[in-house]
Amino acid sequence: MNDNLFATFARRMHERADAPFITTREGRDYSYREALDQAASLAGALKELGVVPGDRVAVQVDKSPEAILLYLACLKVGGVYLPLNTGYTPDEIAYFLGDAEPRLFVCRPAAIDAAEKVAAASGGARVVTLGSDADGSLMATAAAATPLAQAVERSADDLAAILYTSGTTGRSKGAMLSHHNLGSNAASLVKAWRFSENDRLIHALPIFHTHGLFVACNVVLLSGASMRFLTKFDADVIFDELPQGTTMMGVPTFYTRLLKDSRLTREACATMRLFTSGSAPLTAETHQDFEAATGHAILERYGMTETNMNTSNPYDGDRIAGTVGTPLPGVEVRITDREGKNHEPLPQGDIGMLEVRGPNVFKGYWRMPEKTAEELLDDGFFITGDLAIIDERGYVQIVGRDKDLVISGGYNVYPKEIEGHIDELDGVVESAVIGLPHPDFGEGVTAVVVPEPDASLDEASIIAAISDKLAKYKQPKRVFFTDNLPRNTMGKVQKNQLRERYKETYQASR
Ligand code: MCA
Ligand code: AMP
Repeated sequence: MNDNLFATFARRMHERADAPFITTREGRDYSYREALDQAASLAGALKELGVVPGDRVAVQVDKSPEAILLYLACLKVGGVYLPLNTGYTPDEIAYFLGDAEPRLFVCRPAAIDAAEKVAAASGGARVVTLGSDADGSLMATAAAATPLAQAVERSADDLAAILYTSGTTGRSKGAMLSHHNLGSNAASLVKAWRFSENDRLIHALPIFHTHGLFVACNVVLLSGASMRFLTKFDADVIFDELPQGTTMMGVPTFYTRLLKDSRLTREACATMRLFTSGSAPLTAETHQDFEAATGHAILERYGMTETNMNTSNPYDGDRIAGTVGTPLPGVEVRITDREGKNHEPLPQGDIGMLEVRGPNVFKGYWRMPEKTAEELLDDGFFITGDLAIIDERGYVQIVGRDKDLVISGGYNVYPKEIEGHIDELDGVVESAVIGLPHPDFGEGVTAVVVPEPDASLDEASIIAAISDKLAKYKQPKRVFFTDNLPRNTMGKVQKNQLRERYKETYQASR
């Protein structure tokens, strides 16, 4: 049997051939039949462009239905899909191309010159383009290509995708996800969240991360539902779309923004049956306010790039604010002593390191065997880096992070990477990057900088100096200066003290 995830999707897509798969506000819609046809043409194009099974296909394109069909085509031809945040700068892209050595790099038409330069200097990928109006050289190649009829044979453990996740050391790591990792998790979620062909998902997430790509699209494909595909989150558009939807998946910022609007009422959500949240902590306050305004208890779930989704609040039963629910079927969780070496489970009710095991857990980090061994244990448990507690009903509560990580509007920012760029600037002795409570993004990236005595640095000059190196969402929203950073006796910067010192920073404004 072919374990290619595309083959699984295709069975359902054929059954739903006449039904809508993707609809857009611009009217560029695809039925499942049209999606199958276009994915076959794109798979034919990938083959003609030299992609063979196991080849990475790196993709940095704007959100469009064709980008989803490219993902499907890549699976079909046996390639390894490697989506990249549209905000990444050429500097950042150079690292990913150099590390992953993709056969092909698909970029936006306007970015072709920079992309060709970067690709030539890092790994030598062939560059083609895909625009948000179904334009670009890849679409032209697909139009002339012989469609690929059958999905290439893949086994369950073969790679389907690599998603980069930044590391605490500052170097991004490519999480290798197999066909079975993705397929088994999507099947669990369809069941857990009762997805069916009657669903219409309001899709406003970006499609280069686990949430918008796998959680949202794979669940729709497996259930034969349809999605209203929005280019980005915009509250006005969401209010316009809600009456046609049945479900929406979001990061907490979606919900805090909707809550600020008087249009958020029970009537506005009359056709909706489910709102889910993840990627960052949803506060109990947001959960309760949303329920008061709409009658819907947001279903919060918890996942990671390396593991897909691990736990979920129940569809039926109590969705407890401030918790991420219980493990999905087949997923095991344990809380261990984070200081201990032997990963002994702690007594129920203790706070400790959350570790997870199951068919959802990835195959390791691309070309980083040591990192993989550090985080993926011999017994199959993966160390999440999240600190958690499990209550007597088995609900998991994430209470903090052992890893130095900021989550801003659902995007992860690793301080080490930002600090590295700031520390390189003239006049900077050292820096510490922290996350502070932010009313819109949950946490705001903040830099605390120690300048050299005679340096003439200010907030704007620091941000300007790193702006072409780092994606916008990673850039500090505020920069503060101090004479020295607080350290403990081991010399480690006491970020808790800095968070305390600057915690009021974002209270007044966004
Ligand atoms: C945009 N900006 C941001 C962010 N997004 N800054 C910090 N953090 C962000 N998340 C910048 C913009 O460039 C802009 O800069 C300014 O902030 C305000 O932009 P605005 O128009 O308000 O932002 P937006 O375009 O509306 O975007 C906010 C957003 C978006 C809708 C929250 O960031 C988003 O869609 N986030 C979802 C992320 C996501 O899908 N994460 C899933 C990861 P300026 O004005 O100066 O130009 S997968 C995952 O985490 C795991 C596996 C899981 O469990 O799901
Ligand atoms: P990523 O590296 O983008 O996959 O982000 C994964 C991290 O996001 C997790 O390790 C958690 O720290 C965080 N996360 C995801 N979902 C939740 C949630 N529902 N509550 C709290 N943190 C979350």
